[in-house]
Amino acid sequence: MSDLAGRFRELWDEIAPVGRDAGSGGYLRYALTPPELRLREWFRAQADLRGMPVSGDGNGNLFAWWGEPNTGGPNTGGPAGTGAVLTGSHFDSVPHGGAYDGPLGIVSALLAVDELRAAGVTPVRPVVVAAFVEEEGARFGVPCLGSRLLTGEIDADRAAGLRDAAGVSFAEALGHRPAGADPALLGRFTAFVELHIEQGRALVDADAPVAVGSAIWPHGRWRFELRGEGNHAGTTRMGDRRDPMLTFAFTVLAANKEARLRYAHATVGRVAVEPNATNAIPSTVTGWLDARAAAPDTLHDLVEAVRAKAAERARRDGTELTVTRESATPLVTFDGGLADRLAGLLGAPVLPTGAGHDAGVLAAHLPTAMLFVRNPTGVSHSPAESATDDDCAAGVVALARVLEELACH
Ligand code: HGY
Ligand code: MN
Ligand code: MN
Repeated sequence: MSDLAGRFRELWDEIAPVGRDAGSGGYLRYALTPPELRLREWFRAQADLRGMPVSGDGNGNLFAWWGEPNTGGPNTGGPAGTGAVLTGSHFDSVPHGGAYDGPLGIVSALLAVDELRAAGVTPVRPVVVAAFVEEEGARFGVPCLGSRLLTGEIDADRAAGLRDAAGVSFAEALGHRPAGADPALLGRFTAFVELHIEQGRALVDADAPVAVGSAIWPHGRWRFELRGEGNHAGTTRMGDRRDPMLTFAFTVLAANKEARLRYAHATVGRVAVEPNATNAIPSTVTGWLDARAAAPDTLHDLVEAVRAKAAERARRDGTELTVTRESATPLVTFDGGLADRLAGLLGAPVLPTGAGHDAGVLAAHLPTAMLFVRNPTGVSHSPAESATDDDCAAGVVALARVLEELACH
């Protein structure tokens, strides 16, 4: 194992136990809960070790600065650290998620700073490592909540009122109303580069450790609420039922079929049933559709087809359907010039992804790129997500070269 792979493992092992579920081996690192708060404190300590002051944006996002972020001196590329190069990712996970989705981008960024310093490189513009809050939306339901707040893509009052399963609002978890858009801070960044574990097997097939991102599929989340008539499982004749579970089951199968017909992706991985009793016909069933497609009109057609099939079945079952879009991310095409420049610099393949990222939000506001690190299983949002230390070290080297290219000349 290379020296860098060893240093990666050493740093990685400091956070690996934080929030890991003993039963599944997956991670329960929901935004602003004790495990994620511990990772934030670890981040601050690592930044302190590197002499990198940490600032916040009032939305729960953290920024560790290498260079002189606040002096506006000659080597910061303008007033108050303008022209800074942003990197980093997120700490939060989906329920029982993998170790690498998110944290890999933050740990790799810290090690990339170490690599540049060890090589005697000094940035002419600040390099900033970010830890964005609630990227997965696993606690408050809206993905990329932190980057959407920073960019003004979600209203601060709407974000403040989002509640978790226990009814705790985002503002309560944050300790205050989120500050919302910060154009002054955003304006200090000249580019954002997010390193992330690949959530697929394209790099395995390409036999390469690192790739550059080209695009993110348009995708979104739709809440399907089905209301019927709760009743006794044993005494209610089948013909007298208005069972929302029946409509829901049909909707899940329809989503699967309509996605396959369009070479798109549709998932229903989350459902809530009331009263959720073995011997009671449900009164309501709520399911969340995660839909994604390579093109916006394909995504729209997919969701409309599922909505129509669900409504048709609801009429047959005597149930009532309400469909609400909870979040949507348009097609993201990363800055082509930047992607080509980085692919040339690294000699790496260029890949699209179906996974959402904070980079997908920031791409509409500043030149943005992604680097993907090989995942031998290709599996993600699962404890089976993996990466080798050598590939992670290759990711650090690639990120260091990119940061040197963007911030040190
Ligand atoms: O859902 C996604 O694509 C991302 O992992 N938040
Ligand atoms: Mn994820
Ligand atoms: Mn992620």
